[in-house]
Formats: sequence, C-alpha cells, structure tokens
Amino acid sequence: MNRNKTIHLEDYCPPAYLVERVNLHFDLDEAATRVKATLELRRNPATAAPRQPLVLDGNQLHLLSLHMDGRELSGEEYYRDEERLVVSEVPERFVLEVETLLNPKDNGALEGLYLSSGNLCTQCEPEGFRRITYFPDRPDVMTVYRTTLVADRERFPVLLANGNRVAHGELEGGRHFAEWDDPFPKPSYLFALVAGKLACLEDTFTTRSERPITLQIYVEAHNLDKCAHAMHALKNAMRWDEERFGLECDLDQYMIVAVDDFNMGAMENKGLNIFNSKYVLARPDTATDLDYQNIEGVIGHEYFHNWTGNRVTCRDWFQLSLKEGLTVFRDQEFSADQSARAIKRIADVRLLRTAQFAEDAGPMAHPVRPSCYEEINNFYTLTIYNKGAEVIRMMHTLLGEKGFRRGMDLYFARHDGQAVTTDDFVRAMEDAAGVDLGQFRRWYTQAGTPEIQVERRYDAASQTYSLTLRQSCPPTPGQGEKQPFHIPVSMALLDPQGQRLPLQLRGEAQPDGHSHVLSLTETQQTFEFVGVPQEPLPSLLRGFSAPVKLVCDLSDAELAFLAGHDDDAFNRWDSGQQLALRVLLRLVGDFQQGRAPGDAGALAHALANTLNDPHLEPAFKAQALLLPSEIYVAEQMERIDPSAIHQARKHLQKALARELRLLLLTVWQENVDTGPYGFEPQAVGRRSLKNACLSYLALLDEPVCVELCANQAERGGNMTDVLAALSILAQHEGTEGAAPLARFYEKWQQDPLVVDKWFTLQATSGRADAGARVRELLDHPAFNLRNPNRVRSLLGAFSTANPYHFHAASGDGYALLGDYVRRIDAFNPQLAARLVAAFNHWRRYDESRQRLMRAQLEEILERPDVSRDVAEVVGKSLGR
Ligand code: B3K
Ligand code: ZN
Repeated sequence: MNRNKTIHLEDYCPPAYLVERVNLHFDLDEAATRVKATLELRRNPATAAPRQPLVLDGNQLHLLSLHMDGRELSGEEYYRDEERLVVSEVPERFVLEVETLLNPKDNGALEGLYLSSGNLCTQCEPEGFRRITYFPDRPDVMTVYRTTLVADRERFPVLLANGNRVAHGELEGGRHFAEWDDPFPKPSYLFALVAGKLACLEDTFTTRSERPITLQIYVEAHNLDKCAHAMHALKNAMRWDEERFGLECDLDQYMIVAVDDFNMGAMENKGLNIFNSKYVLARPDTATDLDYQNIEGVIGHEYFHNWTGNRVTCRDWFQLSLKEGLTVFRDQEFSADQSARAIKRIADVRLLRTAQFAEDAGPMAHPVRPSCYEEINNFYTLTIYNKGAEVIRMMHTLLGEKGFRRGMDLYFARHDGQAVTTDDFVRAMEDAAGVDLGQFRRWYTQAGTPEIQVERRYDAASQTYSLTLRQSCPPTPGQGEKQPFHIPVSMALLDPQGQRLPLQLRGEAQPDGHSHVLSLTETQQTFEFVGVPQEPLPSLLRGFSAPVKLVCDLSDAELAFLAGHDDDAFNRWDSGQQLALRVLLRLVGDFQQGRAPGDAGALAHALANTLNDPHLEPAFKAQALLLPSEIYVAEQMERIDPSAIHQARKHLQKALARELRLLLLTVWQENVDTGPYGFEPQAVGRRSLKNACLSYLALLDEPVCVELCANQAERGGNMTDVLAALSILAQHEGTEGAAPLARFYEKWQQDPLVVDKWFTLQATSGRADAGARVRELLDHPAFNLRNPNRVRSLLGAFSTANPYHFHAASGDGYALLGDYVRRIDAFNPQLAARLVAAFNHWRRYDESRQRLMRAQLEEILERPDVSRDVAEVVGKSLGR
C-alpha cells in the first residue's frame, strides 16, 4: 500500500541554489518530445552553508544526457531516484545542461506536457514543471526564461510560450521554430507552451498610461465564433483592475488558449493563460447565463493573478491562499461590479455554505494556511480559495475600502518580484492601516467553521437593547481546542416598520450611524445599545460579514418579517432561506416518522410578498424562490437521511406550487422575453425568474405546464431557456422528456460543452430510473474517461449533485463511483482524488450506508498503484 510522506511547513528551508536564467529548447512531437534545458545556477548567498549538494526535482522523466559546464557527467557524479536528481559536488556558479525525452501522447495525468485534441499544451502548477525537466521546482526560485519551440509546420503551425516572440522562421524538412523571451522573473509553475492548429481572435487594449496591448484568444477554428464574450470580459477586467486597484497590465501581448482537456478551470501562466474551453467558449445558443457569468469570473480571475500571484508569488505551497484567496476576492468584486452586487454575494455564500462548510466539517478540514500536506494538488480547495477570499473580505470590512487599498499598495511596493507568505500580506495591511491584526491571524491557522450564538434582551424601562454573542468552533483533525477568532459582525437594528434605528453603544456620547461592524474577539461579549425607544429586530451578519454559522432565536414570524423588510438585500434573502430551511427540516422529521407532512407555514406568504414587491429585482425574486438544496439541508443534520430530505424538498416545492399557482403563472408571463439574447443583468434576472416559476409550475402535473416546458425546450431562443426547460423535463417522471432530450443530443453532438450539459441533466435527475440511466450513459459512445469535463459532467454530477440516487440504499451508486475512481486513478490521480471526495462524509450516514461506503474506500486504498493523491484523501477519510 502507498505510504505517503507528509510535508511540513516548519521544515521550510530557502533554496540552496538559485537559477539566474534558463534556456529551454523543445523539439516537439506527440510521442517523443526532446527538451534541452540550460540552467545558469549559483549558490544562494542567503543560505550560508557552502558545499551543499544540488538537488533538482524530476518526475517520470527519461534522462538523455547531463552536462555541467560543458562536460558530460558520469554516472558516479550524480544520483537519481523517482523524485529527484542529486549532484553532490558543484561549484559556486555553473551551467547545467539537462536533456530529457517526453511522451505527451500518453500523459493522461494532464500535468507537464500533454496532448489535447491533437494540440500540445502544458500545465505546471503546482509541480508539473518537474515532468518536463529536472529543476528546482518550487515557487521561491524565480528566474527569467527563454524558450525555443521547434516543430513540424503542418501539424503545429502555431507555437506559443510565455513573453514576447523574438524570432521565428522556417527550418529544413517542413519544420519551423519560434523563440520566446519572458523578461519577468517567474517561478517554474508559471511556465507554459502551446503548439498546434489554432485560430485566433485578436483585439487591443490601451492601458491608462497609453500602452497598447495585443490581446489574443486562441481556439480551434470552428470555435472562433464563440470568443467574443471572453474578449469583452478580458477588456472589462483590465479596465477594472486599473480603476479599483491602480494595477496595469505589464505585458505587450496577453494570450489565452482554450483546450478541451483540463483538470481545473484555467491557469494563469505569465502572458499565456491556458483555459478549460468551458471558461472561454460561449454563444447565446450554446452557453447559459451561468456559463457567461463563469467565463467573466474566470477570465477576470486569471488576469488578476498577473499581479496577485505572478508579480508577487508564494514562497511555498502552504501559502497558496496568498494568491488564491486574494484573487478570488478580486474576481468576486469584479463580477459584483459588472452586475448586481447582492445577487453575486448570494451565489458566493451559497457555495461557501454548502461546499466549504462541509469541507470544514469533514476529514479533509484544513486551515486557510495549512501546516502540512501529503499531496499539494489536494489542497486546491474551497477552503484555500473561497474561505481564503472571505478572510480577505473580512480585512476589507475591518479596514474599509480606503484602508484596504492602502494595504494593497503597500503590499505591492514591498513585495513586487518576491515570493512571500500570507503573513507578509497581513503585515502590509496592518502597517498601512495602523491596526493590529494579531488575533485576526487565527483565521489563517485554525480550521473549522466558527458558530455564534446570539442572545438578545430588551429593557423597556432603561430603553437599552443588548446583544450577547458567544463564539465557539468545533474540533477539526489535529486541532482539538480553538482560540477565539476576531469576527467582524456587521449589524443594524430595525424598528417595526423595518427602518434602521440610529445606533449608540453604551459609553458613546451620541448615536453613530445606522449600522455597525462589531468586533467580536472574546468567547463571549455583550454589546449594549442605549436610547432604543422600542424593541427592535436585529439584522445580523449583514452581507455575510464573516464565514460563520450564526444562530439566533428568531421566531418564524420574525424571520418572515426580515425576509420582507431587511434593507440589507443579502440578509433579506437569507432570512427567507432560514425560514425555508426550518420548514424543510420539520418536513424531513415528518417523513422520517411517517407522519402526515406539514404545510409551508409562513413561507408561502413570505414568498408571495416577495413576488408581489414591485421594488425588488427579478434576479432577487428568483433567488428567493430557490429552496435550500438537498445538500445544504443534509449539512444541517447530525445523521443524514437522503431519502427523507428528497421527499421533503419535493413535497414543499409542490405545496408552494399549488398555493402560489396563479401568482407564479403571472410572474412567469410577465418575464417571458422573445427578443434577441442579451447578457445585461436585467435580462439575466428576468430569465432566471421566469424559469424558476416554470420549475414550480411543472410540478403541478397539469399537462399545459409540461407542454410549456416541452415547447421552450424545443424552441427556446437561447441555451439558458432551452436548458432550463430541458432540465425540468429531465426531472419529470412522465415520458414527455424523452423525445426533447434525444433531439437535443442529436442537434449538439458535435459540441462537447453542450454534450456535457446533456450528461449532467440526466445525472442529476430525481426520476426513479436515474441511477440505471447513469449506468447506461457510462457506456454511451460519447462518454470518455480521459476527458475531465466529461467525467465531471456524469460521475461528478451524479456523486455530488444527486444525493438521493448516489446514496441509494442498495449501495449501487457507491459501487459505481468506487469502480470508476479506481480506473481513473491509474492515469489521472488529480481527477480521481476529486471524485473520491464524494465519500468523505460517510460517517454521517446510517450504519448500512457507512459499511457500504467504507468498503469502497478500503478497496480503493488497496489498489497496488493507488496514487498519492487518492491515498491522502481516502486515508484521511478512513481516519488512518
Ligand atoms: N492556479 C490555477 C490552479 C492550477 C492547479 C492545478 N492543480 C488556477 C487558478 O486558481 O487560477
Ligand atoms: Zn487562481
């Protein structure tokens, strides 16, 4: 069995040798690429110890030759194993020439150099460069790169690498070359090359200092008509970063390449971003509003990395959130500014609560800055990215926009061109704003989701209102006891008309505004407000000011009031969700006990008020209609009962559909739009509301509603509408969905991203036969284990977004996932490790399901060649 080695932060040592510059020469070929790397090395003057051996990283490399200062090294002069190459005697300064041979065609891990749709591309973060050549493959070794690409002109007409193209030309035998120079020192994880048959959409952007920058998006020729939105988003992102953060693009040329086979979303390689085509390609008839939003967000994210990640990078991989948390915060703010801020916040919090809170409560829980790992690829998590972004957001809340901006300016002034730590970032914030973030730093070192219990008391005689907040944080693996966090709690007090009261804390001379950010730093703290003429309702954690669970004893009626009156749009939505969650949990109890299920209670009335409110945006109404997901409901339960949750949610949807039938029909009708597609927030909001109404109406089993769906599925004017209707039909038990689904596949079978949607629709269906259909689809000719998007569209969607069928009591869903995890682990460990995480919460289920899931986990771990990636996740899951 695989015995993994744990890497500890406390063992960090600066590099013994630095690379002054590197020349890379690639002789490209699908099956046999020769790489000659010329490294100018010198002993690191900062690490005193002389005579240290030179240790280079290397993985799955075929070494052809090794020269030092022009002399070939004999076998006795160096040592090599599976992970490194060691030269024990080296001078102070020297040149090393390493020649390696790669086989991109058989590289199914999609790390290092690999083949996608016949084109060659690279993925080097975090440790892929060591699959290309021997190198100090760590982010604190920054160097300048010159890259020469040589290839057959027919097969690889386009040759790209980081930086600027400084030479190109023809060679003998139908071959050609291109030479690229990147003047910015960078860590090896930001290296990239692309070679292949690609078409290009070109544009220019003029920076505010009037430098023209050439923008290029490279795709397969037949996708050229799907790049306009990505280009538009890129230009918006460039302008936005100048305006909000004063950050300009530093390159002459910014390139984006879309590839179909990619483990993640995209990669911020300096000047040459490589993207999963899912986050580039869009046309109104092939991509949904959500796709358009995701593209905007990811294009922004990778662009923003140029400063937060590339110019200032990470000292080591424990600092991953330094660049990821900060860059997610930046892309969230960018997207919020492009559309409706509250709607964006709702989406971000929804993801955090369902997926990151679950991570925090499971066996893989880790702090935003972890202190140990086995396989760093397993730490590209929601905790590092999204909780990391929340930690940045809390600093923004505590410092205010001006203070935060001063901190960012100081961070760049101090650290441009360096590889630094999260602590360096926090220190820049402290120094710029003159605040002490000592206790706040615990957000980086303590895992787990804190909980705040609220107790409220009104004293009419003295007109005082007090809020007592108690914080706690459950234990997580390796961290039994937690110290109190510094939690910013944004709040207001509302009078019976929903107006905010002026706030005056005891000890203050006069009221100070209508909302406050309370700093909760103790385990228990009481905040007392004076001059409160009547009992108010508290609006707490406004805008979700901290990534915590807040528990307050509000009654259903009070929640319904807040859902109708809170002036903080996020809290208004959240009060409605809390109410819905309560109703759902009661219904789950009813189904478990075999009682007659209760009704929707105050929820139906609250939703009706929301739908009738002329001041609310359609996008907000749509969010209000969307009930907490089965996964989020499960997250609230000690022992998860997937079947009762499913029944309860279905029951509540139907009950609401019956009660609000007429209103839903009216709102649906008011928001139907047959004009051309537009991606403005207004149009997106109207579509989302219309389709939310339709999804309720379809539950009424009235033939006319199902016909509406079938009609929209066949004749909808854009993919958003078509897919919304089709997914309703895919959930429907009747036979009406079969023909539209089949025709949809017929029509789009040449478009992989649309085919992914077709797989996901069926994988996430609640229909009784969904499990059997998933098994059928695994044998469908279009299913392809080697393509991560396709695997995620079927197996990923089934195991994470269809809890009812995945957790079928028979264990069939588990057996299916276990089987495929084992198969995929043999060639793509990163993907397998993502999939296997669906078992992480096995201890939260009944004994029978526990036994079945544990058996799968054990079988996966026993595979003789189990990868380090999968072994870490499964090992932790089993508590080993
Ligand atoms: N930095 C890349 C992550 C790639 C990691 C691969 N295991 C994507 C991003 O966050 O922008
Ligand atoms: Zn990133």
